[in-house]
Amino acid sequence: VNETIVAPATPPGTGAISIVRLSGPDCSALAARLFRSNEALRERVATYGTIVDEDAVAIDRGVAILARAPHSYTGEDTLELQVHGSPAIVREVVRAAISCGARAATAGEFTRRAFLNGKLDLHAAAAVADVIAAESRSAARAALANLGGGLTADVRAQRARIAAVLEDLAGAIDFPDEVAEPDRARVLATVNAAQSDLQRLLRDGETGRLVREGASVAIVGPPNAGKSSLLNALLGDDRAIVSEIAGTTRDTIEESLVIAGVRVRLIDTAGIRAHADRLESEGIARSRRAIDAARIVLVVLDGSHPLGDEARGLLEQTADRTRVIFANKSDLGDTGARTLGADVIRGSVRDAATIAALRNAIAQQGWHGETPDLERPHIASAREFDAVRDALDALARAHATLDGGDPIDFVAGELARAHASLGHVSGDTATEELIDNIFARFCIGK
Ligand SMILES: Nc1nc2c(ncn2[C@@H]2O[C@H](COP(=O)(O)OP(=O)(O)OP(=O)(O)O)[C@@H](O)[C@H]2O)c(=O)[nH]1
Ligand SMILES: [Mg+2]
Repeated sequence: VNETIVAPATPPGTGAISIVRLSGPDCSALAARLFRSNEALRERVATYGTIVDEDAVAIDRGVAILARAPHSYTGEDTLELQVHGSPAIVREVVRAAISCGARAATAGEFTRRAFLNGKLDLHAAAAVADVIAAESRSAARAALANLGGGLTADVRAQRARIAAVLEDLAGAIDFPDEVAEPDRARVLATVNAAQSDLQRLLRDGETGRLVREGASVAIVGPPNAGKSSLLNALLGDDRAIVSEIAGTTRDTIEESLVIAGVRVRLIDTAGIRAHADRLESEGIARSRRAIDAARIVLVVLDGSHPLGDEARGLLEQTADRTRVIFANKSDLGDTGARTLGADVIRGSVRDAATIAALRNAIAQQGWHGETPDLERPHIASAREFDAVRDALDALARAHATLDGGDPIDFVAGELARAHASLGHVSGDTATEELIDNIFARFCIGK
């Protein structure tokens, strides 16, 4: 188990510096073989010298940093070799380390060891991958909030609160003659508090998902309404083909931009109409899928003409969705726009103020306008979302049982389920497979 592992910690390719990292009990011995310097290596102090191979032949000049367990990222002895940023040198250093007895690390193995040595909890370990994958400042901030690991303590506190009630209930169920039934009002208060805490956890998680993954906006409407023109105007670029021929866009086109701090994926779609040829019908099928998958639907209509059946159909079909309705072509008239409600944005894709209003409406509808920011630890993975939803479901049933005046024993089963589900979030009931899945997301050397 306790092999010493080695891997490049920097991406392949040339650069100013590359780092090769080792972790495990043989780091000091390997440092003695692979590094020569006039000065002795001191713990966590950068020392300049020569990196040599297994035959003591120089590979490069660079810096070595030795850290001793448990004061390192992995909690083991680690050795970091900083060399010139050449793929050939990195390859040679890794090869030399392996020939001196180290083993090539698998993806995420350094962080996995950090987790196994108690340096990080499971939630924080997963956040390491999210920090690396962050594509925006706010995504990085959200991931950083999880690195601290406060979530686990928070969830454990909630589990403990539920466990205390379960214990009282168990006593009353097992020894009905000796132990009094716990006060229903007190049990209900605990359930209420847990419900509101978990709902907050879910809301924060949704915000985290938004900053990490961005929001998708499907631009839909009848043919020729100006959907592709709108995509181009929002991007400030002639990305999509625009023409006066209805049915110009046949396939969905995806581009992204940032609106109020959130990465937005704009999806331009084929105009939807009833009588279309085969190719166009396939495009329309894709448009419908895009509508289903998008977070926000942007319905574009030609406001200069009376609304057709397609336009009315789309308005009906998207009525229960998060949407923005845009009546375009105001420079040509308002015959159609006049028949629409007050919440509709009227204007033209050729007018900068209209485009600004549409950007604003997307932010308002999608995330209430403010740049989302998350400084609290929050749930991030699908697994954590599932577990919290399941716990909430169990608590809702417990609540209903208490309200309905049913025997209090029924509550115990639901509370036990909530307790078990939360164990998946705190990592207390983590399985080997789950741990494997989390670390499978990592790159080699992390
Ligand atoms: N006058 C005027 N013309 C516009 C406006 N917006 C778009 N157009 C024109 O309307 C025509 C259709 O625009 P597109 O952007 O191709 O429309 P679309 O909705 O993508 O159409 P399909 O891809 O065929 O479904 C083009 O000739 C545009 O130049 C507008 O605000 N005013
Ligand atoms: Mg188009």
